[in-house]
Amino acid sequence: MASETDKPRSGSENGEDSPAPPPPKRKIALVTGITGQDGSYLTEFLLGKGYEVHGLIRRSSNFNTQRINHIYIDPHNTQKALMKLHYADLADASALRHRLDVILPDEVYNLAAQSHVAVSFEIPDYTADVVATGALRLLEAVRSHIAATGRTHIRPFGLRDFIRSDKKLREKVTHRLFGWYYQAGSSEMFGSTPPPQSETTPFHPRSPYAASKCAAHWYTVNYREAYGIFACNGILFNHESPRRGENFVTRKITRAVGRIKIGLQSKLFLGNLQAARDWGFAGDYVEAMWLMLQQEKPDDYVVATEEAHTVEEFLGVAFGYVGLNWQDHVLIDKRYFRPTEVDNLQGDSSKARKVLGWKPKVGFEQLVKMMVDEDLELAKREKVLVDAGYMDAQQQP
Ligand code: NDP
Ligand code: GDR
Repeated sequence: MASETDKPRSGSENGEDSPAPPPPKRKIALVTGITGQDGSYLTEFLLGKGYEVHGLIRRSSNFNTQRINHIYIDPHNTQKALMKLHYADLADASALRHRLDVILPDEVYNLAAQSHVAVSFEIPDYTADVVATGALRLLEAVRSHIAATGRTHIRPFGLRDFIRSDKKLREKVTHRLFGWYYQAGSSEMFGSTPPPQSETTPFHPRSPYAASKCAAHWYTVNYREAYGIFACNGILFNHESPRRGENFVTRKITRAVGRIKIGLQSKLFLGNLQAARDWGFAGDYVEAMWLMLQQEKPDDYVVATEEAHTVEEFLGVAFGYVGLNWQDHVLIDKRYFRPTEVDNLQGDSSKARKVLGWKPKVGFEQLVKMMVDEDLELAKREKVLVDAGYMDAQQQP
């Protein structure tokens, strides 16, 4: 699905001598992690705002674009295809720089990550490479792209003058430079620091993933202060949806509820049920990402519902919704406990509410029910395949 050849967005593409009338100017967004949960919601949101969205995907032996297939339009349909996919990996600095030079985005959203906390204990080196150094590679690509192309919005005031200028002037012009960059930060950075957690709460990361996100956070702050890049950290608390990866606890539970209700499974193995999380709806949270980049000044924001629930409470609502008792089905398996746990996350998002005018629309129970509804439908479709002999019921997610 990614383009095989790239053309710069300027210049004649129709091969005719007479210049075609310029197309209406759309803002261009570049999204890493577009195939993930948030990437898919953000792309829908930006397309709704009239953006052209370019997503970076990594090569895999199978297509992994299930979450965005419904908005994909063949690129040969140039009028309608406003989402474009390109191969690139956060491990590949030259590919990132190349994509910036060709796509010339107005806004960059860095959502790509090895995003599973428990898995980061298994593959810490890789996690750091993608989550921490990957963010640094992208920031550096943005910085060097600006330096090479002079793509600042202040002319003739260039980057070199900007770097030389005094601090006061720098602060004044920062928000007008190109380089709108969003970094997907995480409440995991707070780790063991007790709630409520806000922008001023100290970080105490409890996993290689969280430590890597802290590094990415500070790289982003540093590139903002050193080079005037309009770079924002969104410190987002857990957000879920029917598109959530199936090995995160919420989706693991709602998938099991659907399958147990339909008779495809009877047990669900989980780890620590007492951990509390501030769970919101991913569709609401991508709006906050966009809002951060529309402000006069770059800054960092906590995004949260401000309500915490334990895994056990999630189980109660999810199983109860379909008339089941979770205690009849859940078994504890030690393998799902983490070497160091994050016990209690509950955000204070008053800054985002005040400055961005953002607030969540979907509440906890509505979120759980939305996920169970979708996973019941999915289980029904699976059952058809199982009954027809095309699928093994034991083939659990
Ligand atoms: P997902 O795990 O659903 O998506 C991660 C995305 O990153 C996928 O598109 C994945 O591609 C891509 N990716 C992974 N490794 C690389 C790589 N080496 N190069 C390029 N792309 C890569 O995460 P979410 O959508 O849930 O989260 C989005 C971001 O927000 C992540 O950075 C996450 O850490 C952060 N975050 C998430 C929160 C949440 O509750 N969801 C809360 C706070 C922060 P592929 O499809 O090929 O695997
Ligand atoms: P989290 O999400 O670690 O908060 O990271 P996850 O759903 O994996 O865990 C939440 C809590 O549930 C407990 N838990 C289990 N977790 C999983 N995955 N599987 C289980 O079987 C299980 N049993 C209990 C965990 O111990 C934990 O306390 C998510 C990711 O999206 C990160 O990328 C993001 O940065 C943070 O949210 C905010």
